Amino acid sequence: MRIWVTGGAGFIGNHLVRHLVRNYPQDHIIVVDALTYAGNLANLSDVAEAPNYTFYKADIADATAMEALWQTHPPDAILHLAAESHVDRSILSPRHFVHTNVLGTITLLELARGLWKDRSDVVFYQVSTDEVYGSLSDEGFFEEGTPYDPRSPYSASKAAADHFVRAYGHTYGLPYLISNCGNNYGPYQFPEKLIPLTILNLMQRKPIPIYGRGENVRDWIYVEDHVRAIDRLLRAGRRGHTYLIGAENPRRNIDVVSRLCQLYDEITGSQDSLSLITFVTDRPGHDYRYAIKPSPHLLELGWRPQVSFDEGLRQTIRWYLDNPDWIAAVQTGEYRHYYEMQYGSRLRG
Ligand code: NAD
Ligand code: TDX
Repeated sequence: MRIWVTGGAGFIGNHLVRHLVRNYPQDHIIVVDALTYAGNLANLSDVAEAPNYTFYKADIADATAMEALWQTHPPDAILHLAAESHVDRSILSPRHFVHTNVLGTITLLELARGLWKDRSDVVFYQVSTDEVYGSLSDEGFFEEGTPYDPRSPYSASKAAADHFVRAYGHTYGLPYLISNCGNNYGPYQFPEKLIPLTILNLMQRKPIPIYGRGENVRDWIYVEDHVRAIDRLLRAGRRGHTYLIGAENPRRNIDVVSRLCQLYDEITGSQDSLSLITFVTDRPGHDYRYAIKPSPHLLELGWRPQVSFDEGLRQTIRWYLDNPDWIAAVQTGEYRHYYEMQYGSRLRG
């Protein structure tokens, strides 16, 4: 099978690509990635020489480039991960999110509609998020059939893309799959997201910003567990179905950050990391709580999360401690500029 992985140089993408390249030598994995600030070829350096791996740098919203790639490497499956993925950036600059998440997705769907005509042995797999379901109160879960209620520019753009994928399935018969997953964490995550940002600030002994009172809840999953679920669904998931992926691990932000501080002190011998926690002005429109009931069919297919939260956090902390060069390469001028815009006045109070 020839598989395109869009966004393969990003956080989840690089884990997925490594998993596919190593476990399926008979498949050819073609990464399509624009290498934005979040995409990094260094993330894929250990598969760069693999015979079943090809990298192609392009914007998925560029129809000409996508068509040219289709001519040389026509796919049997598209695992679509390329996206602008950070909620805070979507609040600063929503238009970029429409470009990649909506127009980029439609560009790929249009090609698939024309070039996969009458093929039922192919699949367009849309990797999406639990944020499309909105915000829960203290009770309840997102489950299959929960209506979409996106509330940030990021989640609105992902919801729009999901709806287009389903519309192409319904209208043109495109074989598709969608999965909506909770908050991923693990090695290679860009340090704008809560867990890597906390770890870097611990390493650099900088204040750790927590929005509001830290009472918002996110449902966390180790990235490799998400990758195994995507692989399982690609091979055995029902076409035309929308799956929820989650490790049943909802936690308050303050508890996540406090645990990271404790584990960091245990691993490094540092002291008093908890004192770095700093409550700052809340994110506008901050969704209160996410919690996922994983799809029954995914569990019937034998998928279970394998990495406990403590173990995943330990592995993640160790990875950042062991990779100072990776950290230096991503903490560029662009990153410092973003950090100042996002946190400068909040942390100065
Ligand atoms: P990421 O920001 O780390 O990586 C995104 C990748 O997409 C980067 O490599 C970037 O270069 C590439 N990209 C961006 N715009 C592009 C364009 N126009 N053309 C081609 N490539 C482009 O994101 P991630 O955290 O790895 O998320 C991957 C996918 O999974 C996204 O679709 C996201 O919505 C979804 N998702 C993420 C999470 C999470 O917790 N990170 C949870 C659920 C779903
Ligand atoms: O500095 C911070 N302080 C803070 O309190 C940051 C960056 C975040 N937070 C809070 C906001 C959220 O409640 O931590 C929680 C997690 O924030 P993020 O890591 O930014 O993730 P979130 O907004 O929940 O979205 C993530 O999960 C779903 C990913 O970024 C999305 O791509 C994914 O779809």
